[in-house]
Amino acid sequence: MARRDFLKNVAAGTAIIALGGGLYRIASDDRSSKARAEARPDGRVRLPPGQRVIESLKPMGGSAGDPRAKSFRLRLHGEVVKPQELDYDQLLALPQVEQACDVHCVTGWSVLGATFLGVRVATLAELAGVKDSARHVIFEAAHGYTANVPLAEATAPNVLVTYRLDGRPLARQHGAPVRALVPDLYFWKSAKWLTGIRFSRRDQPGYWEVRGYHNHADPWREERYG
Ligand SMILES: Nc1nc2c(c(=O)[nH]1)N[C@H]1C(S)=C(S)[C@@H](COP(=O)(O)O)O[C@H]1N2
Ligand SMILES: [Mo]
Repeated sequence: MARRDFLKNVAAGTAIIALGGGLYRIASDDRSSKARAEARPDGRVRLPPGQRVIESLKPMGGSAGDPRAKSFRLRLHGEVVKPQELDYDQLLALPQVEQACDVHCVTGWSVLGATFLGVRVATLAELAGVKDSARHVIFEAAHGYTANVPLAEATAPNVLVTYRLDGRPLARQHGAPVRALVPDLYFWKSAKWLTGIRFSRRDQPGYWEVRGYHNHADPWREERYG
């Protein structure tokens, strides 16, 4: 491989391996380059800066909750007129949304066009009768994990409470039975093993936000650390 090609490949994020005195290209990262050249309907570049496309969600760990649908309860509370708790059947009886979207993990991987099925947080906010005083949404999950999102962003049409990914029930490691999905913020905002949504007057930085991660987490602004 010529030095000029080598540098071009390095710039494109291609992995190069030196073997027996020669340089070999092992994987040209076409999907990432393509997504860097693509624009979303909202005008943003498809792949946020510093991200690389991978095939499917990487299990990123966390303290798993009970994965059984029959023990699932979702608490809607805080600044709402009708605080309530939904079981799995009640959640599925609400209007369902299927959407393909991209997700971006702060560790640098992105998955493009994953298909999620679920209920909009906006639908749940309406059901519970969110008061004008509410400004923030706190997603609550098993073992005290929380993630905070401004109400206006949490009620965007692509923000869901989801239980199916690519045509299958969520795997336990990805948050079964139900997780939050906030595609346009780094993936740590998408709380797995979801147990509640609290509508709040005040912001309340969540699990990672109090551990040095950015309070807002916009991937296009690389809001990685606070
Ligand atoms: N309840 C809970 N939700 C969580 C986490 C966690 O530790 N606990 N980790 C977050 C982080 S840091 C990321 S990157 C994503 C990872 O989701 P995945 O394992 O399905 O890829 O889940 C987020 N949701
Ligand atoms: Mo993460």
